[in-house]
Amino acid sequence: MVELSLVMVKPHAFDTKKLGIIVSMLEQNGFKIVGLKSIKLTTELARRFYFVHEGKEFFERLIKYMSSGTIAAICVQKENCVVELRKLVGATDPTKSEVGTIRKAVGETVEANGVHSSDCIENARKEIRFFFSDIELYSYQYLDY
Ligand code: IDP
Ligand code: MG
Repeated sequence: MVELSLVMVKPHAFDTKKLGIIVSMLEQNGFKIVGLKSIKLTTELARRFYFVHEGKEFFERLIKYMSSGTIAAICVQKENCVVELRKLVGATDPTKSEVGTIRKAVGETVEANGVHSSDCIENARKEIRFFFSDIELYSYQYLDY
């Protein structure tokens, strides 16, 4: 099934000019870019985005980090997109990510691991809606399917 998912380029990856590499890896692996924007999250927005992790010991640090600089939100489309994207992104800890994954290529630490990706279809929908309105999403549906 053709699905959409969300990639968020984390602050250090954006600051160290890894946006191009990340977009390129997505495109070369068959993901179509259907939405892209860069913004700086406030702590309030970061809390809303990561609310499922509220209460965990790393939560406050994560919120501080995610609101510390510019991020990019990228909506991608592909067959079986959510699972395929998680594979391309790799393990949470970049030192445990396989060669060929985005986190292996641009991740530095567990926190500054390059990108976020949605973990299921329902969360992908919510996360895409968190960043994008209808007119900001271009569907390739009529070109390719
Ligand atoms: P995921 O990004 O691979 O889905 P999650 O468990 O959903 O991993 O955690 C969300 C984010 O929180 C991770 O990408 C990572 O940046 C951060 N994080 C997760 N676990 C830890 C930890 O043990 N220490 C510091 N940061 C963590
Ligand atoms: Mg997650």
